[in-house]
Amino acid sequence: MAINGQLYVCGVNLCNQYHQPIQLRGMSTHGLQWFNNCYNDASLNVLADEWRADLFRIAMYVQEGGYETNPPWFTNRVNELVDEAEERGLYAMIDFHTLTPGDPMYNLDRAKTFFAAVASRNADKKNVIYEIANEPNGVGWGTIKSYAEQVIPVIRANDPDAVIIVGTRGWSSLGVSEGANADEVINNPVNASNIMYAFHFYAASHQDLYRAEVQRAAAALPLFVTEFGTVDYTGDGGVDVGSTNAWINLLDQLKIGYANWTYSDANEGSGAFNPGTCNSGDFSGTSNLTASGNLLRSRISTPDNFPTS
Ligand code: IDC
Repeated sequence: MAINGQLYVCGVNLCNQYHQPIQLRGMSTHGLQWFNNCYNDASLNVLADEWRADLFRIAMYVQEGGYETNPPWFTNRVNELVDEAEERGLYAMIDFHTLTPGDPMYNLDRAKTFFAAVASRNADKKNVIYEIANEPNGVGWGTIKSYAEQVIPVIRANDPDAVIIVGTRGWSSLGVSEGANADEVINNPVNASNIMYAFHFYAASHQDLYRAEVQRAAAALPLFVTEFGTVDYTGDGGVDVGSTNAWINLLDQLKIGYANWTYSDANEGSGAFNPGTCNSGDFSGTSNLTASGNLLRSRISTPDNFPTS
């Protein structure tokens, strides 16, 4: 972050303060309501220093025991984690983790309240990226676009220069998981500047068809893989090493940023640490990593070589 500074969207890329396209690589939290003990000085030091991550995505569920149950607590916790990320030179992605119900309009008022609070509080920081709806599903693109055009101005009024990421139809599949494709976005983009669109995949479930669509869409839309898994779409099962590497190679080639689900010790294939690691507090090294954690650590920790001219 020290090198890259304030980010902005340039064409279909994310650019740094030197006006050069960059790719950010990092990890997503699991739900803060369940895995809050995984995010502390020790775990974030390891993420920044050993994994050499650029990005920390803060997944704040809205339902399932999340934000709606205690807005002040979740707002405060997100802000604390933004500060912890900043101290370590990490970009912080504030994820309004809607999932069920899939219609983002269900949470429109909550989104406006939440984003007004976090955007005003973090306006002067350079490390914050806003993700306004994790995975819309069961609703058309028009509804998602309308939601975005109501939430984005609330953020902009408080934090005018931050990058904002908009979820896409079909669990942020650019529509593919609901039988559509990226043309609905390309032909009818959100009426706002400095924004990107989210694409999510789970490598064991989403393969060539999805990779082809990302490659095609990336020529027209600024994309950010704000969440992906090495396993199947349930977040569990075995790591698909071949598909994961094919995906990450493609993202590297296109300079598309990514965050992996999850930097946690969840007892599911997508968790990076073995169950019990967060209570033990021993995040360092590789002995407590799962197969997924090992793969991601080795992919993320390679040099960034961020351009300065
Ligand atoms: C999963 C979690 C699991 C939890 C479930 C429901 O791994 O522990 O019970 O959510 O909250 C997504 C979602 C993400 C899912 C993940 C795996 O963004 O919340 O996490 N997934 O199913 N989209 C596709 C997959």
